[in-house]
Amino acid sequence: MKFKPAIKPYSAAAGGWGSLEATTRFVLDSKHALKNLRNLMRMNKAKGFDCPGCAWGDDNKSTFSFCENGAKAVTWEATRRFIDAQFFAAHSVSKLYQQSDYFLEYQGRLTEPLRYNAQTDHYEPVSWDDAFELIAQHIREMDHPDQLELYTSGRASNEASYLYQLFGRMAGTNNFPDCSNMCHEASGSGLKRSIGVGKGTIHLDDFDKANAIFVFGQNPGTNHPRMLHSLRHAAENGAQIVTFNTLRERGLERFADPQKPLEVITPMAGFISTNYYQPNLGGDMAAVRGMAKALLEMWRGGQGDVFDERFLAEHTHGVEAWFAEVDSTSWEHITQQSGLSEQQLRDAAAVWQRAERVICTWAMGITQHKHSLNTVREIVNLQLLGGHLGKPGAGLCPVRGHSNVQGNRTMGIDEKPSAALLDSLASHFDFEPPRRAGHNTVQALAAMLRDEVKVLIALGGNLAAAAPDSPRTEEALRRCGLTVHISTKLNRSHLVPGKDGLILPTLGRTEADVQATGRQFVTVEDSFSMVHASEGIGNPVAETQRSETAIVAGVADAVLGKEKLDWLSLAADYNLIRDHIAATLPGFMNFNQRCDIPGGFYLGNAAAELRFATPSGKAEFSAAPLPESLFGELNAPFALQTLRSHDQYNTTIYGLDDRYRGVYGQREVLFINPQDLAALGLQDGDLVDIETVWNDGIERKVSGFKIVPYAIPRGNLAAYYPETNPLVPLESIGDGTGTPTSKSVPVKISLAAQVKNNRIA
Ligand SMILES: Nc1nc2c(c(=O)[nH]1)N[C@H]1C(S)=C(S)[C@@H](COP(=O)(O)OP(=O)(O)OC[C@H]3O[C@@H](n4cnc5c(=O)[nH]c(N)nc54)[C@H](O)[C@@H]3O)O[C@H]1N2
Ligand SMILES: Nc1nc2c(c(=O)[nH]1)N[C@H]1C(S)=C(S)[C@@H](COP(=O)(O)OP(=O)(O)OC[C@H]3O[C@@H](n4cnc5c(=O)[nH]c(N)nc54)[C@H](O)[C@@H]3O)O[C@H]1N2
Ligand SMILES: [Mo]
Repeated sequence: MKFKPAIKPYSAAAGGWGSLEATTRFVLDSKHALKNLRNLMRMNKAKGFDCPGCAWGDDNKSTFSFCENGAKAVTWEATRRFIDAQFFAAHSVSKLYQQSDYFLEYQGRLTEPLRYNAQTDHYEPVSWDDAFELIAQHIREMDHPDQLELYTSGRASNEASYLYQLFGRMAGTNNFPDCSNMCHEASGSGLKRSIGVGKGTIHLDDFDKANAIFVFGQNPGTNHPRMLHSLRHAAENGAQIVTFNTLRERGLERFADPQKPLEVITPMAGFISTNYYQPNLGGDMAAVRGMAKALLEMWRGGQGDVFDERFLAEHTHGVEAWFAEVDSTSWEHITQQSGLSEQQLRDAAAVWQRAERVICTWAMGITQHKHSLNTVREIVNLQLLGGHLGKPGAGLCPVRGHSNVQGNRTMGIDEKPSAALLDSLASHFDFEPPRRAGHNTVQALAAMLRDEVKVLIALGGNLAAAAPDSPRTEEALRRCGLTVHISTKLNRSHLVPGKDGLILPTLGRTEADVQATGRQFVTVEDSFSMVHASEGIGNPVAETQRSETAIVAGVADAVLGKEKLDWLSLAADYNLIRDHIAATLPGFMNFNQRCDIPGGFYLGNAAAELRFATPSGKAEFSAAPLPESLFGELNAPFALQTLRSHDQYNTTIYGLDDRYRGVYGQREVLFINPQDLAALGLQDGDLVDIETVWNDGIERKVSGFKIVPYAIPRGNLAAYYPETNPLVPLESIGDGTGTPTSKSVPVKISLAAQVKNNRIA
């Protein structure tokens, strides 16, 4: 790690030598270089494990199907460093709490079950049986099943997730808050309302067939590096790539394929985006509305083929109402809210119109706003206009985050389960599942703050650091009767235990999982609804670690006993779990046999076959008005987005650099437009305080962030998550999604108190 803080603009292409160099350094620096190299060779291959990095699909074409950040994820997990009872005897929880997130995870893998001792403020070893019994005891003491919250982070396998949701429902609750509530909820809910399925409609190879690809609010160079290969390839095939991103992101400008030696050593890097637009934060719905307005004018002016009128008539409902809404939206409102000119939007519309096959992709820049649901639906509106659904090279592609977050939902991790799912579980397992909706993540935290939660179990993740309003979230966790974290590494959430607390150490994706009947594999689902097997190869660092599936089964067995289900025999043979999945979930018939298919099998998507499970039986246009303004009555001078650097995986910090944005050795930086900087009388490198403008009297502030001038629209700011999570109010959530508005936080900034004093001196 470099520790010398510096800001040096990055001039090379994304990927390329920088990426190769970083990968090599990361692998060689790891405590187990050979094993890690072997791991990388097996990643995303027909026989190997699924990359825990992101949910992009695998083409199984190249020899090395991994990227720099996938390599980081693997080496981070497969470290031989570990912590045990001795470590926790030496460090109290309050002492560890003082440490950075980087320090916590850097200590290595958790190896034995631990119980928090409030008297000594230390974690102490506990046996697996005692840990399970403690959970059962706390659950038995609850007055109501909804006093249990079951959080999931999107790495959990299908097998573990399926058992987990079944356990929760047999215990009587639908309280399944999950990371998806903070992530792609708007995509799932928006797509479901518009086209009847909450998933993307395309296959990976559709990228090869598209004439235009619109990339909204996404930074693939860092977060989905393998997507750059698809974009690059599409660009070589002549596809137009139109980017809407508030920031200039290197990976969306130029990319050298690190797997093509010539590109790495020569300046042959390919250009990615043909058009690059920088809308205001939260301006994408207005931008798409503007494109639609331009297209509607072209159509009325009789300028050639604009819409797919046959598709509109046969497969859609409500286009007239939407046209009326488009007509009543003024260009002034559109340009002011999007921050883009009428001409820019007309140009983008022209690219869309000329293309026979269009794909729209998006991620957090679209889903973490107040009006995200309507923004997703506006993107769908646009695609429906051109009939860009259900044909090769065209469709909708929400690019998922965690490697199995889509699979978790398919398995039933859902606080608002469909009647079909519950009916199916009820009849197969012969029990009556709860029918009332459970809590999402923000609702679960609110319930904790009201002292209504007795037990929180977290299947992975780092809720304390990932959720908004950090001090209140931490307070919420402390108020639980018992917190249980099933984790690979030490993190912030472990340091804010409930009155009682457990840490249960688990195996990772890369490790061999051996149960009573022998070696097991698990399955995962990627962003393209492909389900495939994943089998770890590394030896676990400790025999005391257990697989997630075995831990969930152990908890269920202790709480519910064997009366309904022999949980432990399911954990002994995951094939048996897959048989239950096959019997209860659509698309999984012959599940076990199909796990052998190289590259996996496709779950199918009704909307992609033009069958729509909506009230009208057709794809539904959404005629929502643009929001009047982003922050309503709040008089905030700036909108702040909280985003990822290149050296992190969510709350896991691998290093302190953000190479493509030119930031080295530091994370507490604030990107700002140079004109705003001048208008505020601030200078490059000044330290500032950032404070949320909100209406509940709670002070939300972070201090000492270094100002970095950047290509970002005026009035917009950007800083890294999770350092800025204290600024996001728990109550600031998306309409109809409940997702924290992490990409539009109303803030003001001021020179940090410390610097002010220095200046006066
Ligand atoms: N290496 C690595 N890979 C990851 C992750 C990681 O942390 N590290 N996280 C995983 C997860 S869980 C997820 S959800 C994904 C996240 O993947 P991304 O969505 O790419 O993640 P962010 O870093 O939040 O980046 C948001 C991007 O949207 C832009 N943006 C923000 N607001 C707006 C807006 O209003 N309009 C437009 N047009 N653009 C906007 C930002 O400038 C930035 O480029 O990545 C997954 N993959
Ligand atoms: N301000 C702000 N907040 C955000 C976001 C944002 O953009 N801005 N993004 C949101 C998004 S998109 C997401 S998805 C959430 C992420 O929220 P989470 O999924 O809760 O957080 P992660 O940081 O991915 O979780 C990291 C922890 O998972 C554990 N872990 C790693 N691998 C495994 C494994 O294989 N098994 C188990 N059991 N545990 C494992 C490790 O102990 C590690 O410390 O954060 C959200 N929060
Ligand atoms: Mo995510």
